[in-house]
Order: sequence, then C-alpha cells, then structure tokens
Amino acid sequence: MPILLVSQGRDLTPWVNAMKEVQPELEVYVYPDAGAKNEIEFAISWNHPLGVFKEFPNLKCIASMGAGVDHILKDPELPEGVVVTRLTDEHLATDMATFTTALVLNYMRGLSAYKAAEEQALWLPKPYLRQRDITVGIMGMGVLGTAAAKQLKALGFEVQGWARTSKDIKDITVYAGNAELDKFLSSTDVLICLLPLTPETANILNRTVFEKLPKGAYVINVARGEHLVEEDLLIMLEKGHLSGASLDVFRTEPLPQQHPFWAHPKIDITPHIASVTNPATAVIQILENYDRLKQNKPLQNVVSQTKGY
Ligand code: NDP
Ligand code: OXD
Repeated sequence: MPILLVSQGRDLTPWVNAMKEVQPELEVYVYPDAGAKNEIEFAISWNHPLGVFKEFPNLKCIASMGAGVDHILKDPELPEGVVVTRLTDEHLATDMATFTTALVLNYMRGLSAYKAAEEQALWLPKPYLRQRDITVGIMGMGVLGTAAAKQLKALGFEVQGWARTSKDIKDITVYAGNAELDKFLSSTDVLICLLPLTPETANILNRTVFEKLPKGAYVINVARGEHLVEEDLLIMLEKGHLSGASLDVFRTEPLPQQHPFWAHPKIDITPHIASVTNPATAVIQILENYDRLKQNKPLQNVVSQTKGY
C-alpha cells in the first residue's frame, strides 16, 4: 500500500528519508506525483492544496505532520469518512514546554528591553519580577499545555489552566468552559494560548478577553495566528492595559515585511519555531498507524472532526 506525502512549502525529503529508514520497502509518493490514485489509502499532510484529497477515491487516513489539524479540517472538500490523525510526540511537548518557559522568563527578567537598550549602547538597569509575582494562565490544557504548565510549576510559578473539560492535575487549578473563563482571566498575569484552532477558539485572543486580564498582563501566542485579533492586541498595548506580547504564530506566515508587529517595541516575534516536528520521531508513530490501517486495527491519535481537535 503506497503512502502519499502532500505539503505546500515544506521540504519533504527528510520525511521520505525518515520513512525509508524505518521501512525501506515502502512505496512513497510526493504529491503531485501519486502513482495510481486509486491505490492511495494513506496520506501524510501539512498545509495541502485545498480539495486535493478528493482525487483519491480510496483514501482512508490523513495523518497530520504536526500536532495541529486545522490545516486539514479547514478543507471544505475533505472526503467523507476519512480519518484524520495528529502527532502527540513527546519531543513536541518537551520543546513547547521549554519554549514557553523561555518566553515567561524573558518577560519576568525584561530581557527584550535590554536587547533593545544594547543596540543603542544604553545602560538601563530596571526592577524585575520574580516567580512569586506571576500567575501563568494557560489556555488549552492538552498535551502541550499540560507539559508547559508542569514545567512552569516546577520552576516556582503559580500556574493555572483553562480547557473545555475539567482536569485533575497536582497543584494546578484548571478552569473549565466558558462559565469559568472570566475567573481564569482575572487572575492571570501571563496568558499563554495553546488551544487548537477551531470555530470556537478562532479570534479568542480579543479585546474582551484582554480587558478581563489584570492591567499589565503579558500575552504569549504559540498556537495559531487566527486565535489573535491583531488590531485588538495593538489597541490594548497602546492603552497600556497589556504590557507586551510574544508571538510565534501569525495569520499569514511568513509574517509580511510591512506588518506593524515587526517594528512594535512591545511585541517579540519568533518564526513558528516553538516546537517543530522532527520527522525521524514523527514517522515512527505515523507508520505505526499505517501498519494498523493495513491490519484493520483501530488507529491512534485520531481527532474528533466534530470538536475540531
Ligand atoms: P490537544 O488537543 O492535546 O489539547 C487541546 C486543549 O485545548 C485541550 O485541553 C482542550 O480541552 C482545549 N480546548 C479545545 N477547545 C476548547 C474550547 N473551545 N474551550 C476551552 N478549551 C478548549 O492539543 P495540543 O496540546 O497537542 O496542541 C495545541 C495546539 O498547539 C495545536 O493545535 C497547534 O495549533 C499548536 N501548536 C503550535 C506549535 C508551534 O510551534 N507554535 C507546535 C505544535 C502545536 P479538553 O482537554 O477539555 O478537550
Ligand atoms: C503543529 C505546528 O501543529 O507545528 O505541530 O504548529
């Protein structure tokens, strides 16, 4: 059974090599090369050309090359009945925890301001915050949010989370659903977004939500650009209600040169590198599912197309 790799803008050579490393006999196609289209039952995808999957009448599974599946589920022509899976790689969780911790520490010690001062040879010592001054609130307490929460907690921060459903995590309060959102926001100094992008979570980082954070709160978005209402962030920074933001994801990636975020003194930008899929480890779980499909066994890491994650 051949495997089809589909992606716009991603070099797929490391994926082909990693798969051949694990199963040298695999027949792998990189779209638009696809061999006999009716033989394709399993595809691996990142940011595919919309509508492409309807070319494959026997497609059964689309595996995301990442943790997120919004890039797959947004396709209005996704063939009915196709199962979509995602990655829950331990490396992704560790990398996300490390990255978000780095951003919180950067905020706490004001390191970005020193970088800016250095560029003008200015010696500008400033008072700084400590762990006990900061409650970190994480929106999205799934695989990545929980890993980040535990690491920040271990470093001495007060940490709380928000999810759709309640959770029992030692020393971390997790608020659940819209009914508990305001309570979560009102006690969050650093807000980290680690939600999947779904119709319910799109534009969730908006003025109404920001206004419910304490004055001076800091926002970190490492989930998807579509979570953030960009104009609202700029307004709340301008008003001084938010003290700053670190953004790793954007509505348009790469972030266009002329975008106002680039030159904003209170916004730190990184190029969607919070937690990058490593093909060598990712293919192991993807090929496990490929083998399961061949043996008619239930697949792992299947997403709910109703919930959207
Ligand atoms: P999970 O599916 O494991 O977790 C999602 C979490 O969000 C769950 O806790 C879920 O609640 C919660 N959630 C979903 N919808 C809502 C809602 N409407 N209201 C409240 N909570 C909600 O996802 P991951 O942790 O694996 O990944 C999260 C996202 O991170 C990915 O979808 C992707 O967009 C992004 N990402 C970014 C990367 C980067 O480099 N910047 C790298 C990898 C991922 P519940 O637990 O109750 O179901
Ligand atoms: C992912 C990502 O979803 O890299 O894995 O954003």
